[in-house]
Amino acid sequence: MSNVLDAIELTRKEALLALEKVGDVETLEKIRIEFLGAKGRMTEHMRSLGSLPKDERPAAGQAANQAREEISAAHRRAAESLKQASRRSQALDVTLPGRKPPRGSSHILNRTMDEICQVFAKLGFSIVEGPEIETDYYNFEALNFPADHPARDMQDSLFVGDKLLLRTHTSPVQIRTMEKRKPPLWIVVPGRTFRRDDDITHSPVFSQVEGLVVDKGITMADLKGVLSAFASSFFSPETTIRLRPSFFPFTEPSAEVDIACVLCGGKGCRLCKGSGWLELLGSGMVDPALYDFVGYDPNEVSGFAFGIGVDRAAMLKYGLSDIRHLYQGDLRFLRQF
Ligand code: 2NL
Repeated sequence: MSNVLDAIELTRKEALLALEKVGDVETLEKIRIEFLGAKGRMTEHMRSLGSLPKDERPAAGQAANQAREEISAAHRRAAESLKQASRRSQALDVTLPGRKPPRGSSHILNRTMDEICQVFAKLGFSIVEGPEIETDYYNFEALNFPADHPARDMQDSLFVGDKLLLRTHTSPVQIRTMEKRKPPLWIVVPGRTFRRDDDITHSPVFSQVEGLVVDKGITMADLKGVLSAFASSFFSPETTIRLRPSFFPFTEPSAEVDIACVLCGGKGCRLCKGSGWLELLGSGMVDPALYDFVGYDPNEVSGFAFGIGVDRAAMLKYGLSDIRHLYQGDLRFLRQF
């Protein structure tokens, strides 16, 4: 009797010791086969019970069952702790140098738009925004466009159904603001604008910053003073401007504003095609006809307005040679700014 019990006890002790020391899953599996497998030592003990005298069987059977359960439990624990150790070894090594996540940044066109607005904010203008979908009234009619102006044609603007269109400039926001507020008005309106145009120099979606001043006694000198201050602040303190006669339906008189060439400073070079000047924006004195639409009295107030193409301003400021770079989203280009 004691021989069998001793043998079971020896197996139990050896198994538990082996399971306590096991350090890898391969060894763990060998231990399982040796002690718990179909031909393992515990199975042998169970089998040998049959050849014992009848009165010794219960005690030996109980000892064998108990040993088997203990070994099984120890095996499960060893398997679990090996699993956890392997998980821990795959965890983050905090001593490694960190990996930098790629960071996004503001697009050069949006940055330019912000920079333009900031210059005017500094000069006392407030910033106003408005809808991108407009009616013919706010986009053309109230801006003094004649009924047969080509821009009003379906071929030249992007219509949404037969009544609404995507605004072709941000000017409708100025009309809406004049309807709502009384002079003095000093505002800039940044935003996206849309035209039925798509070629090397025209994108169907582009951005503008328009400005509008309506106040008592505003003259062309104010226009020139404000835009000159803008050019100095946006480009460099030495940047000078000149005004050239032009035409817009909503301003009279109208003027193109040029800046002294950013490359040669006015001597004449390839960039300015020898003229010494680069075209920057369009401007003019608000046509008094507009005041009728918004209920301002042209005998009381006068004003000036201007429109800046953000892509043009960005190209001049950052020396870009191809407008398409601004719309292609090529990171090799965009990361340079
Ligand atoms: C250009 C020309 C311009 C305006 C925009 C304007 C708006 C109102 C009244 C009068 Cl509500 N004028 N805007 C005036 C002159 C020129 O833009 O070529 N921009 C890129």
